[in-house]
Amino acid sequence: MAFKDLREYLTKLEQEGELQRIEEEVDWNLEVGAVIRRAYDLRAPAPLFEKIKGYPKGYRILGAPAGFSRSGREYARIAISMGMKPEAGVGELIEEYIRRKKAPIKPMIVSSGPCKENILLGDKADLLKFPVPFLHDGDGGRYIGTWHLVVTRDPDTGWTNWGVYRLMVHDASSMGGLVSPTQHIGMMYYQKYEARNQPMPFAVVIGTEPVSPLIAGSFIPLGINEVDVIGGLRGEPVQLVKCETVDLEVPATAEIVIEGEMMPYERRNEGPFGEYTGYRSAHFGSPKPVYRVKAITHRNDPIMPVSCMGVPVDDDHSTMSVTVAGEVLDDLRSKGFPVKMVALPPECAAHMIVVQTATPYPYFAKKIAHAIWASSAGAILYWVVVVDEDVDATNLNEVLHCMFTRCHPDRGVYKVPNAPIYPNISTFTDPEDRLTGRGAYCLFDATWPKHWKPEDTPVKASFDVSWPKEIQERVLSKWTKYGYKE
Ligand SMILES: Cc1cc2nc3c(=O)[nH]c(=O)nc-3n(C[C@H](O)[C@H](O)[C@H](O)COP(=O)(O)O)c2cc1C
Ligand SMILES: [Mn+2]
Repeated sequence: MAFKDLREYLTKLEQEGELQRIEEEVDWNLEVGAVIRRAYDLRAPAPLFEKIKGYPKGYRILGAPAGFSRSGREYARIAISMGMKPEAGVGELIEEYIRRKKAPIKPMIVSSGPCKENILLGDKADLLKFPVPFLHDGDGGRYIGTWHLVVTRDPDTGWTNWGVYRLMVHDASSMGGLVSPTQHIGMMYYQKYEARNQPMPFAVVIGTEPVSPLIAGSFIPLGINEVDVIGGLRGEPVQLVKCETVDLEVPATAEIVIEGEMMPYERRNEGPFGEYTGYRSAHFGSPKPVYRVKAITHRNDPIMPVSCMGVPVDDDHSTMSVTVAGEVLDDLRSKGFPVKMVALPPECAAHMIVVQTATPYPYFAKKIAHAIWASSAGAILYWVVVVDEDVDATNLNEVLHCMFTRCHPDRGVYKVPNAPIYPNISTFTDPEDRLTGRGAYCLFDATWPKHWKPEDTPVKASFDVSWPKEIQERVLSKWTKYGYKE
């Protein structure tokens, strides 16, 4: 049974030891952010802040909604979100993600729901009615959207996009955030609405059942309604209700819904912000489109999920290690490539992807790399590492060993200059290139060259390769006899 709302998810997190209730009063100004950050660092349970300074009792914040958990169950919060066992490994989650997304389920429109318990129109629609946190020292403002989703509709085709795009509060009735032209929201805004000098209606949804932000934050291909994929992952349709002031639908059980319009050509400074790269990439904000608020609807005693992004591992890295890996693996397999597994080691802040594959012919790794860079997720996967089939892509130690022993420092490294990368927030580019998104890609081909003779290819010296099976079994069965505890 899928979770019907955020609250059912919280109940399950608590049962699984994944939730820390915090009754002590906390300040939305920096303290909440620091607690969430330390919870990531310690891989501690997700904090639920129950008393926030200056806000009524009942107005709560959930931190680290998909953060990493303790060793052996790192992906517990994502696994629980998908109704799987908390110990599920990343490979298992990726395969399940691919399996379920192939069977999308359309949403169901219902007449009302808890998100309509309070309807605030006009001046009453005040963003600062909610305990919006100021997360990191140096941020450009208070961020209301860090684990939410933005609903917009293509004016020509009716395709409805759900994406996670950060949102800073400018004032009681306006917000701003990255609207990248490479993202679906940017394509709709710049190429359609703004080009026709029309306002773009939006709905921002904060606090949903747990699968929605995972999929809205993934790279679902152009033209696909994320809500159908979410239905597939849940195994149940998402229930939607109509908005009050815009022609869009939102999840009926959402905690908070903000409705409004983005005017064409309006810009206001947004940022800087502590980002998923692990840095605040700018010292000042920059002009971005403005979300003008027309209405807010919310549940009684609303709960706001918050991700406090920064150095790995935060919610963004854990999520992308499953969803982006799933998208790429599915895409590569659909091209007929004999790929066994892919991994985005969370330590690399979703900048690097490892592909574990058979190599049917020489120089095959280049085909893989180009296919990845050509896919929509390729927009952030600047580093591609291709390893042989015998290397577990999800085991970073094995990957590093392979990379630095099989990849030739000259012919194994292949660079693509002047390639498009995520603008504004990339950290390794020259400042002027950051504005235009001019970057580069790099492939590390860490596979044994296919044209080498078998006798020229080194043989791994490891427990599972260097001893006959019967010796391995004898040693394993006698292990405690030797005096070892385990
Ligand atoms: C917590 C979180 C925050 C994100 N913030 C942004 C952001 O501010 N801007 C952005 O373009 N993408 C952001 N992303 C990544 C997008 O959500 C992701 O690229 C997704 O594919 C966008 O949806 P789309 O493919 O429908 O455009 C964020 C993802 C997550 C999980
Ligand atoms: Mn999309």
